[in-house]
Amino acid sequence: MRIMILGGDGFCGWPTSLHLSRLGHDITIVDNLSRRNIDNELEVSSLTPISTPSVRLRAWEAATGGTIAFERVDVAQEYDRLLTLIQQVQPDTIIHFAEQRSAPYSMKSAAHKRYTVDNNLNATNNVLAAVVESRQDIHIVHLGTMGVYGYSSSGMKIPEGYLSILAQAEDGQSHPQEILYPTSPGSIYHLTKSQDQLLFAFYAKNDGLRITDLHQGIVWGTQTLDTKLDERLLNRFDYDGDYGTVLNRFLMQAAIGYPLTVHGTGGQTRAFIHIQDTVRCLEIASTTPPERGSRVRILNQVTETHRVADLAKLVADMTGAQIDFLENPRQEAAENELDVSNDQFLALGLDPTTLAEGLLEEITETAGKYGDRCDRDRIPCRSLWRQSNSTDVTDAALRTPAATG
Ligand code: NAD
Ligand code: USQ
Repeated sequence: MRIMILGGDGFCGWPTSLHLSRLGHDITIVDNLSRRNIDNELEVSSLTPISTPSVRLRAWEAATGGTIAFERVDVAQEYDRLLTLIQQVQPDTIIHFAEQRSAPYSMKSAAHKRYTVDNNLNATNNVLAAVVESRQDIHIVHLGTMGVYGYSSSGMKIPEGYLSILAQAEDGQSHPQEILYPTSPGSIYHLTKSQDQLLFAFYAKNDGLRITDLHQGIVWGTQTLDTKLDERLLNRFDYDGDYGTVLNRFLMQAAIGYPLTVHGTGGQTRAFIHIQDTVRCLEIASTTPPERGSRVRILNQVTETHRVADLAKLVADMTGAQIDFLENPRQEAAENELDVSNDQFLALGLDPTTLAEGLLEEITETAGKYGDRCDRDRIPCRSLWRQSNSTDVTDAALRTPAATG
């Protein structure tokens, strides 16, 4: 297939591009390098030394003979260039990773909130509008997030995108319906992914676009089979207080002897997936497009759920690291349960990498190996969810199952 990978220079997009190239697909990466520029803004670098895009692509060709095209385009701002590229490449599939993906970054200031909304919603709408204008039958695969569901302890397994309900009419009759699972985003970033869902529903209904939306959990790990082939193919590893995600941060902190930074009591339960499974899921999703005219296909891209405090204990037990329970900079319920359905990917052949298999390798081969590149001053999370003059919100309100609930 011809596949355009928007955001193909990023943490998930780069190894996905390599994986699909190795399988013989014709890959064009489209990226504006905004993630590398945000590192400059935050005065931090990936823990792993990542090469420039052209060095990466030359290394891939030298290692495998595969060629990958690269186009520097801002998907949110350069609509005409995006449309022209789609008309030239004529892709079968567009994989859309090209959004600002950090919740803490999206909450840093009014400017960061506005950038995240502007970038993410315009990027998604531009892709959809360009596919319609190109008049090509292109399958769009988007990376969404588990966070659209919220992390309320709803008492039920979170379904894959849609919720079966009985709507009660005035006459007392019950009418079965399937609706999009009500969203309850916990940050401006998660809010943009919730709004993406409405854009997809509209374009699928109005224009018959074929769309798969992957509700992905927190990705951990760094390397895939392909990025290990040559040091110039190394994937990025974010560890700082804005972009570092919880498990990778704990692994890096353990490797350099920094106490593990648990927010609050660590009672938050989240869904996880290893980066090798992410690329496999993208392969599965891309090669099994939904029928034209069908509703948006939503798959939960997760393999395990864990409580943050349990993850800290697991890492501490393996490494002897200390655990620090810090005041939570975020606005989130102190505790939640999370039970998630991931039946569709399992049925399509995903064979999950478990934490037990990969953790030790990650600590020694990546976090430990590059630990001396870490700037300790960049580890604390300094992005606060609330202004000091905000009205207090109760834990009960944060546990409300849905924005409308
Ligand atoms: P990343 O920031 O490493 O990669 C995103 C890439 O998109 C970057 O290379 C960036 O330069 C590019 N980009 C952003 N805006 C763009 C624009 N307007 N035009 C062109 N390129 C643009 O993030 P990631 O961790 O690889 O995440 C990729 C996607 O997966 C995101 O949409 C994210 O929301 C989603 N996701 C990530 C995780 C995770 O744990 N990393 C979990 C769930 C979902
Ligand atoms: N946390 C800690 N200590 C830390 C960092 C985080 O206790 O040092 C806690 C947070 O308070 C939160 C949980 O760990 O309760 C997860 O935080 P995170 O930064 O690992 O993940 P999150 O902000 O949810 O965002 C990440 C990605 C995002 C993706 C999302 C998937 O950055 O792109 O959409 O995971 S999910 O969480 O399933 O919504």
